[in-house]
Amino acid sequence: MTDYTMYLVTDSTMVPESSTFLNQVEQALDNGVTLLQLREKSLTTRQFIDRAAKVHELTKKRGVPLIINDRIDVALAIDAEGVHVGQKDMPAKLARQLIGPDKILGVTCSDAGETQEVVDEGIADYVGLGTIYPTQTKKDLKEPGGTGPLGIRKSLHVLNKKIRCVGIGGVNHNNADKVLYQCSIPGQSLDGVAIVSCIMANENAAQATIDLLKIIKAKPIWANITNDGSDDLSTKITQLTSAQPLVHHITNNTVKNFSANVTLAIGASPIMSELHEEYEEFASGIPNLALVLNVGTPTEGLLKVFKHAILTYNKYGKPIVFDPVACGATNARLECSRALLKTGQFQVIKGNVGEIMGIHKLTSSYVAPTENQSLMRGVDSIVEHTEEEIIRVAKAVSIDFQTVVVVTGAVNYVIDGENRIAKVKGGNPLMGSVTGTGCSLGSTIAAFLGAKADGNNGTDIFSATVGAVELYNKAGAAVKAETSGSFMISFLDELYRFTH
Ligand code: 3NM
Repeated sequence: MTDYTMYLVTDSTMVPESSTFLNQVEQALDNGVTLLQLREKSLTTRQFIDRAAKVHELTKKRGVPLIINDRIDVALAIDAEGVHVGQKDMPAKLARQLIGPDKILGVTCSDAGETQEVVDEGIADYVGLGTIYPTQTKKDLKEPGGTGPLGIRKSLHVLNKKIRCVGIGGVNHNNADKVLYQCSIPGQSLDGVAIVSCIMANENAAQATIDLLKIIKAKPIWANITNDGSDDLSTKITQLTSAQPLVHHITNNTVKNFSANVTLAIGASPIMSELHEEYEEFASGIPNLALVLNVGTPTEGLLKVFKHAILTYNKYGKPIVFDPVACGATNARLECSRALLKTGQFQVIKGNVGEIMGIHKLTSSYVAPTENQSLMRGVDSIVEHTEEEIIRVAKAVSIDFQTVVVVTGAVNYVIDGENRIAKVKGGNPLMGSVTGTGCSLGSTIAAFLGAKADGNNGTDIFSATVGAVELYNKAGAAVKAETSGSFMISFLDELYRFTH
């Protein structure tokens, strides 16, 4: 059975001066590449055959199959193990007729429609799904900015088990683990990654291959989640107050002051920083740390800051709580959330029903309603969403983005994929009259996550999140005030009392 784990696609134009093309290939083959594709775009036929024969000698010795890109004649001439065709190359059906039933046939698919066609034809052995992230290696791509893992997941939905798949485009040492983790839906994930520049252009192709294989085999640092589930709220509060976590907020202007006060009231420390240069220092140096990323007052500049923060916090396995404020209100806001979800992994997504419904539109399994259904929804939407619908949507978001989802409202739902649901009642109707009460729940969740972020020894994100939502709603319910101004003060007091 073909092993697609680490699929090297060659490019002779990027070999460093200190090496040669064949040396790069040999180093990669000797250090763990499981499949090799010879991709030459400017050689003459004679040169291509000559190179393919030489590379085939190297691959045969190591038992690694050799796939020839596009040129069926070259593949047949040297009796390579397979052929790979793109969407503009020879149609897969013709390629199969020419190479016969036994050789490996791969097809590039840039979206779910193209993947569906390959599935319907039923003659390819594997698909190369891309482009995931921007790449300098291939020009003329259908989606040069990359589809992100979300686009790949859409293709995974239409794939069947008979066809294997690899992800390609901008995959490297910084993201290969994330690609494999995020390009996955229940029952279907990538069989491997296809890479070009991170090995072919590397001064030390051997080490680059060894390192990449290690990263591919490892789970991402933030995927180390356990299911402790057993500790009660008072234990979690003790953990919180003894850890005194730092909650880094990149949040909206309206709620900064209140969020900082809520964070202080529960015994954690707030820091409000939009200076991305210091994020590396935070994430690498502070053990009990979490980030609240709230897009309430987005700007183009802030989007860049968000992306820096996501990449840095992901790198060190520090938890991120994402609050997609009003993402259902405009397309621009939804696109903002899409861009952030494409950048990295969030441990918790928190929103009201409208916001989680908005994020649901970004999931790979989302099917837009037909016009008729929309008309009916128009009538429905003045009615509250049913609990069943809220849970269904939140589950879909949780599964697709592999994150804990919190849906706030009169009843709060905390959902962890198919596994766990907690319903938390309480709170106070006056919360709706004080700005920041929703956003500061994000701060509280981040504080609970940050309290356990030290050493990454398996934070139970669901359990910590439930603790935060419980504390927040208990404090809200305990407030005696009848008007919004005094509610705000009393709420801080109650949060303080429950945690001190
Ligand atoms: N095909 P790198 S992207 C050969 O999306 C190829 O179909 C792509 O190179 C596709 O690993 C790509 O250097 C190049 O980003 C990938």
